[in-house]
Amino acid sequence: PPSNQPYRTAYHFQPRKNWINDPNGPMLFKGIYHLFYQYNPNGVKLRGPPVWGHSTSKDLVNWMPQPLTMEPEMAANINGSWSGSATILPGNKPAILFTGLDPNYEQVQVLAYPKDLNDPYLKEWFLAPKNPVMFPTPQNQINATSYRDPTTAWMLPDGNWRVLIGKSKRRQRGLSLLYRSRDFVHWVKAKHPLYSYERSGMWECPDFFPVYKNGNTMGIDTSVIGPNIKHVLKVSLDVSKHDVYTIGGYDTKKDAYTPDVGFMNDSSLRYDYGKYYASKTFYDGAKKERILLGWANESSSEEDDAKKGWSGIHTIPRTIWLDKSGNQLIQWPISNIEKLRQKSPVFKLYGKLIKGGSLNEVSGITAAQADVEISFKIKDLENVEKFDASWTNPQLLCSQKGGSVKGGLGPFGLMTFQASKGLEEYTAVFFRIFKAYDNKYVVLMCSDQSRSSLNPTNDKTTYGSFVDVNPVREDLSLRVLIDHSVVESFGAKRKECVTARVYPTLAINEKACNLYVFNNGKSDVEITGLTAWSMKKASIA
Ligand code: DQQ
Repeated sequence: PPSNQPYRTAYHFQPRKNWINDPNGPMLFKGIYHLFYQYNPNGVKLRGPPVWGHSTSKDLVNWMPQPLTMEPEMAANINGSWSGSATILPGNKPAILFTGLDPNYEQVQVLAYPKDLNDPYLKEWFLAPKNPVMFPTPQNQINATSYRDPTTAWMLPDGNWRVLIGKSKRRQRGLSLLYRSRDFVHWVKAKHPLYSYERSGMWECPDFFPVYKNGNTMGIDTSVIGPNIKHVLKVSLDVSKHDVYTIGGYDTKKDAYTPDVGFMNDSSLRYDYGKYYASKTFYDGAKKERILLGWANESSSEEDDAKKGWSGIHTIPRTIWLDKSGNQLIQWPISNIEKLRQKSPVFKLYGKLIKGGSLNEVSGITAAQADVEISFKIKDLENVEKFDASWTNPQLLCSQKGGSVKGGLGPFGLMTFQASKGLEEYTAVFFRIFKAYDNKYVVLMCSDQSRSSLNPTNDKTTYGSFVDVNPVREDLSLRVLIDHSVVESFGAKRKECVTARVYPTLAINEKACNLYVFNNGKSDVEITGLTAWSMKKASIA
C-alpha cells in the first residue's frame, strides 16, 4: 500500500492491506485473545476464495498478525472458507466450525482443530477428516446457497452440543437451523429450527447467548442456563445489511426460543444504527464479560479503496449486557481502550453554558485520533419543537434535520473532522429533542455525514435513531471515538451506537483537523462535563 494514508485507522483493527470483512472465531485461549476474519489476501475487493486472517492479542487493543489459515485444503472448503465461530471443548480444546464452499460452490459446514494445543497462538489448524460435518441432502431440503455461518456451540445438561446455522427458505422466511451432537463431529438436524420469522430473508451470522436480568453487567458463558437469565438472538439481515436482535426466553425442554422484545426484521432493535455488520460475541472468562466484535465496511469508492490498498475495519470491541429495563442491550467500548488515552494534553470543561447558535472549540488535542466524553444538561424546554406523529423513520428525520438545520432544543453535540470555522467539511454527532402530543419528550440521536467530505464519490448517508431517555431527568451523554476515517458514537447512557465511515479531504492533517461542540438550537444547553483525550496508536498490523 502507498505510504500516504490519511484514512488508515490508528486504533481500530485492520490488516496491513487488502480486503477484510466479518470477524470470525473470537476466543480467549490460555490468556491469549484470538481474532480471525474473512480476508482476501490478493486484493481490496471480496473476490476469489476467502481465507481466514488471524491475529492474537493480550488486551484486545494491540494485535500480532499470525499466519493465514483455513486455506483450501479439502473438497469441503476448496472454493473458500466463509464465516464461523469457535467453541472451547472440555479439556480446554478449541474447535472451529465454519462454512466451506465445496467443488460445486455449495455451502457446507466444516470442522477444524488446532494442530498443537501447546501453542497458545494456535498458529496452525487442520480440517477434521470427516468433513463436511453438516451439508445439504435431498432429504433435508436445504438450499445450498443460503445455509451458513455456524454459531459458537453450547451444551445443555443432556450432554448434547447445539449449534445454529443461518438459513433462508421459500418465500423469504429466515431461520436459524438447530443441530445437535454428542461428539462435535456427528451432527443431527433438529426437526424444528430454534426460531424463524417470515419474509426476513437470509439470516447471516446468527449469534445466540445468555445475558443476566436486572442490569447485571457481567457476561455469561454460552452454555449457562438458569432463572436469572434471558437469551439474545441476533442475526445479520442480508437484505438490509443490519444487525438486528431480539431478547427472549430459551425453553431448553423444547429447544425453542421465543422473543419478548424485538422482531427479526428491520424495524427491530439494532446493535448499531450506522455502518456495522456481521458481528459476533464471545465470552471473556478472564474479565467475565461478553465482548462484541463487528465489521465496518468502507463508504468510499472502489477506485479510492484500490488507491489506499485496503478495505474494511473492525469496530472497537464492546462489552455487552442487558439493560435493567430488559428492553434493550447496552454496549460500551472495552475498558482496555482507555489505556490509549494520552495523559496530556487533555481538554476538560465543566459547567459551561453552550449558547444557542454557538460553536465552541475543543482545542489542543489530536482531533483525528481522539476519545471524547461529554454530557449535556437541558436548561430550558421553552423552545422545544413539536413532534409530528408521522415521523416514524428516525434515520430519515436525521437526514432531513441534519447538523446545520436550526432547531428549538438542539441540534447540539460534536462536530468532528472539521476543517475550519467555515464549515466546508464536518461530521456532526448530535441530539435533537421534540415534544410529542402526550407531552413526552422524544430524543433523536444522529450522525450526519452529509458534509463529511468534499469528495463526491463517498457514501455520505446520515444515520440515527430515537433513544429511550428522559432528557428532563437525566443528562444526555455522548462518547465519540474518532479515528481518521471512522466516527464511532455511543449516546444516551450507552443506549445507542452509531458507526460512520468518513473521508475528509481538508481536515486530514494535524493543523486542519478540529473539534467543536456546537449548538444550532434556540435554547442554551449546559455542558456538565467534557473530557477529550488524544489517542495513542495501537500496535496492530
Ligand atoms: N460474509 C461471509 C458469509 C457471511 C457473510 C462471506 C456476511 O459467511 O454470510 O465472506 O457478511
